[in-house]
Amino acid sequence: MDLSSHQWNTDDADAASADFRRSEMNNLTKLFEIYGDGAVDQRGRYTAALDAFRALYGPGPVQIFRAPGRVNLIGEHTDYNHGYVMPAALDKDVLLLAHPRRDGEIHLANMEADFPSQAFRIEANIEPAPNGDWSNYARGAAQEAARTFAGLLHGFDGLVSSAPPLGVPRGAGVSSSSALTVVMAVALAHFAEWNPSPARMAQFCSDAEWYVGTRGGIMDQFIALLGQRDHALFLDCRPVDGDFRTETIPLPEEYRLLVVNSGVHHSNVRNEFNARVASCRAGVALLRREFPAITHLRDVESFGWTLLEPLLPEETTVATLRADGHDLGDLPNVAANTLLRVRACCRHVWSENRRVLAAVKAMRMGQIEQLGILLNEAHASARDNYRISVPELEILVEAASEIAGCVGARLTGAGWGGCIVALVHKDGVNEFQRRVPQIYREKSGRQAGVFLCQASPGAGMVGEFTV
Ligand code: NG1
Repeated sequence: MDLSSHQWNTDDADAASADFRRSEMNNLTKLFEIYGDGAVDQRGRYTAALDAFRALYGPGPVQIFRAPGRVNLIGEHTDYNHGYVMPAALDKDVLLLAHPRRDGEIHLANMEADFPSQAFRIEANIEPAPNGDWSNYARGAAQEAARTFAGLLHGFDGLVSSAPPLGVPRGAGVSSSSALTVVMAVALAHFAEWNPSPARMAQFCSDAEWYVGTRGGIMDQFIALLGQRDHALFLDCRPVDGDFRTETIPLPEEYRLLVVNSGVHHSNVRNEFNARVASCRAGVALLRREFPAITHLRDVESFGWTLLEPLLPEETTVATLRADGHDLGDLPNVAANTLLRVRACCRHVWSENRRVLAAVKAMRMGQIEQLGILLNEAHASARDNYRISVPELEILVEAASEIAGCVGARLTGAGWGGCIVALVHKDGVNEFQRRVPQIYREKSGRQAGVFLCQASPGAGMVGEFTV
């Protein structure tokens, strides 16, 4: 087996034991379960990570955990409005190799030299590393665990492997940050013998990401935990008695999801993101004058837009709302004079929720052309109503739509750069992979990375190894 080469070559007498062989075979089977044919490509990555772990922390047992990135098929900026989303888990993931320590400290190294090693103690108030430090996602998970879990949490020595192309691309809107948070949470829970439900765990991980200041929703954490091979996940982001409604939806067999990374990443995304959250909260505050019982935009989804529109201003500011007695809650980096485009933002969320439900129906009924139309409409709304597109994403979406067999394309993730996702008939995939980066280069002077989304299973422990 591929991974076994890592250990068959040792002189360790145990390595030849039947038990050891069996566990290696199990590991191989597990890799195929996770990555399908991609398991072969994972060999070098897993082997290198195991070698590096041994070099760092010495010989002994080590567990490998993984959590995937995601691509969102449809349902953008709806999750924090208690709306609907339909993401799929990528076969690109974050690996965490770990073995428990006797104290409550986490020592974390990274296979990539750009991410320096960090150590911190698991406690209810963990000092953040400087802004932008990779370990803040790990710190967020550990802090949230300390606040939430009543039992004993174990520290561990850990090593993260997440370098693309097999790892999750960073800053590309495919949730590398959530993958890191989730893999940390999965490891912490494993060592503490803590078994929260997936809904509880997703909520926990979402709260943990607030440590870095983003007021996002729960989509990324949910799909990182509940992904299934060759399936998308429909998720209703409205909790009911602490639980969430989910449904796995088979991806169309004759079609492929292609993800194209623009390579563009805007630094001010968090502030812009929180300003959109503020616009949605402003919408709720103002609609409450007419519908006092509502708490989220989701609550007005059954009303016609013509009824809602006149109740919402085109624009307002946090300061104006405050003066009128409306409190938008805690939103880091949203200044009192930030312009909130309330009407257009609410129009996006209201219509996007409807598109997700229509997309689920189209997928169930095999109406792929209809699904494509919905993806295109979702993109137009994200661009015109929510204003989260950038010129590079427009070039990519336009280039994608020129390819025969591409039925729909849209930006995916938070926006302001990152990736687009396109639904392409399998016969058009080669042409898509050849032409789209070419057009992008001609029009933007930039390099685009294209990859297939092979929907993979959600996070968990891959296996136990001896190094
Ligand atoms: P990305 O693209 O990973 O930044 C963010 C939010 C999601 C969701 C999308 C927009 C976080 C961790 N993720 O995702 O919850 O709101 O934007 O649909 O905040």
